[in-house]
Amino acid sequence: MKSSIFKPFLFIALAAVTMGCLQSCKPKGTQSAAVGDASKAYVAPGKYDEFYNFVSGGFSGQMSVYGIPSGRLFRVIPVFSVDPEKGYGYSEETKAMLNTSHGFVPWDDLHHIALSETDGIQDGRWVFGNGNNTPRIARVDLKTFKTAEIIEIPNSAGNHSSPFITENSEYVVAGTRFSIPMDNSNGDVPINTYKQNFKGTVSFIAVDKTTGNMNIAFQILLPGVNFDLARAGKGKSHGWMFFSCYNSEKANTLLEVNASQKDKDFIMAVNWKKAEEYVKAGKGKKVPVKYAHNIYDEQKHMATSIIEKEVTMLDSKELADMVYLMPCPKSPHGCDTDPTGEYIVGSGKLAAMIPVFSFTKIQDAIAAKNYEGEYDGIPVLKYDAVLHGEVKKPGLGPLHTEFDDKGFAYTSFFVSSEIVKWNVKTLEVVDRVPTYYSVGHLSIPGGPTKKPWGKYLIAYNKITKDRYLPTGPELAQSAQLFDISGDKMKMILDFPTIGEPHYAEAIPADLIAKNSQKIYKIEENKNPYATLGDKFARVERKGNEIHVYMTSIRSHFTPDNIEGVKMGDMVYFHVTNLEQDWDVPHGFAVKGANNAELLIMPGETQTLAWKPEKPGVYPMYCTDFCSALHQEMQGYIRVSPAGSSVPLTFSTGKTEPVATTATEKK
Ligand code: K7E
Ligand code: CUA
Repeated sequence: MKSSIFKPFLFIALAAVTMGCLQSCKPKGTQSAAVGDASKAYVAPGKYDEFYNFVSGGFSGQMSVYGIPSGRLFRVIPVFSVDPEKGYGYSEETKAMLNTSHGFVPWDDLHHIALSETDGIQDGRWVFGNGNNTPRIARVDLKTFKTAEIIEIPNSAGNHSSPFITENSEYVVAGTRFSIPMDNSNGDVPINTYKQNFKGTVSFIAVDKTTGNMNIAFQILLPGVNFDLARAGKGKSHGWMFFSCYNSEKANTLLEVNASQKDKDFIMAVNWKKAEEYVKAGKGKKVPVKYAHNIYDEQKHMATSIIEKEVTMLDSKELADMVYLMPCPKSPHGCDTDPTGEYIVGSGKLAAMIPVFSFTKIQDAIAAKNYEGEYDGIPVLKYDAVLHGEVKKPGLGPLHTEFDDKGFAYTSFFVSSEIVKWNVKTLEVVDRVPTYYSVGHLSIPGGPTKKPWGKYLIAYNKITKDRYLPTGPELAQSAQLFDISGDKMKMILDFPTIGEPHYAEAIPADLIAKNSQKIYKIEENKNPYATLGDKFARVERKGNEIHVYMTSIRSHFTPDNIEGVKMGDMVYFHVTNLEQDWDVPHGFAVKGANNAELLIMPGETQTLAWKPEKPGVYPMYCTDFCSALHQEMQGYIRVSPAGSSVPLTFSTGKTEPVATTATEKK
């Protein structure tokens, strides 16, 4: 208590010193220690990487895919942000993916990655990511590397402790960072009534075993603290979920000081099997809410969005034996469970040690009701009763812990810019290595699962400073690859990243590569605007709408000359790529379009809406270099004044357009 006021300032001063150093000097020995042996990361041209690495894009809202150990970037998957490169969020078919209860939201902040699991082992089917700002969870299908589904999370704000997955992908969970007045209450309250009116929730989103489709099975109503991160129990602790919480002070202003008053915040343990029983027994309340649920149909090549109206809420105050709190030193950030499921590691950002909790001891303490008290009606277990032990003096500012296949844990230290390796059982520190600079998350292939694949560790650094050639005020964030196959960690590669990565997960390449889809079968194309052959290509007028049913195949569009569009018309180009070969997308762009291009995969149909601004002739062309005659893949569309008598015509390969009428088809 006596030291509680100056401690935060001490920390800030400490951080300031460290930051000052980052700005003015390199750590000692930078030149020797910071240069790794890149030969271990070398993957020869034409050779494949051992692992796929799915990396969150942070404020880019996307997910990127790298090869490990080479650090080669393969792809950026658009998830929560529009992507003009792929037409994502711009094409008529994909716009609905970004629908929310707030309308179209074309951006988010993606922090965490969760690969699907079976039996606690990565299965390579789906990867999930969180939208932090407008609470959402996305599911990416790893056959197509496309975002297949996005579900919004009601009663939530700042969806940070999300998505974390259970060992058979029963659930992905989402905890709210900000506590808020609940969606169905009067939210128009003074902010300083936080303690009375603000609540937290965690959500359990069920994942369908076959389709992967998500639905919010239940939410748990909780005290108004901040939920930061989470991990599922596994093995013996399967059925439990652990969340880190800070701001147990319930401050609503200047949290850097006011949420750092207490010596301990909490790790929250949720018995979700118990929660399931309560739901089955009808103990949940149906609460009115509004949230969007968006699904991309692979055969229609089209997303639909529906607004859901209700969620099942379990109240932690009323329902016993479901939620417990464990004191955890000073504003825990990471909350990680080891591969055996026995140990739960809390990482107090402001603590000078790492507490490790024991699942067995937690169960014993619960059975013996070994509580030190209650917090908002939730039992608080005694710290000493549930503690396995503390890693002493590991470093400054512990954030996240990842695990290898040999019983070691690796914790990132933001303030002291280092990774510390320690033995999970004995809690002994066995190695430490600097990172450049200010590391956030760590990632070991399979690290959060029952079966870490080990071998490599990737550090995601927040600051790069002098690591790369300067690029003006804005610098890349950086990943650093370490070889962890021996006793000592060895840095072997640096590579810049997209956006600001937080968490990432890596998975053996063969779990995904063998299932990777090459084309969409044209005979399975159920898009209502598909044109399944050149002979069906056509242009139709419906009032002020012009529908262009267009095909693309090397190296022309059908039709490629269109006349009779008038000012005031809305033109929809429905482009079907008729190719059935791998790696032959076609693009489509029209001059002056206010949206983006389309990038259409073989067998796929996508639609671009275009409203011409003045009469004239507008060129359109293929944007993706598809053959030696790609540059010939082009056409024109003529726009006439409103009320003009130019008939609607279309053609390909004719110098005289063929007349058509609105009713003529095929
Ligand atoms: Cu960056 Cu997981 Cu959002 Cu820590 S979190 S670094
Ligand atoms: Cu089609 Cu270039």
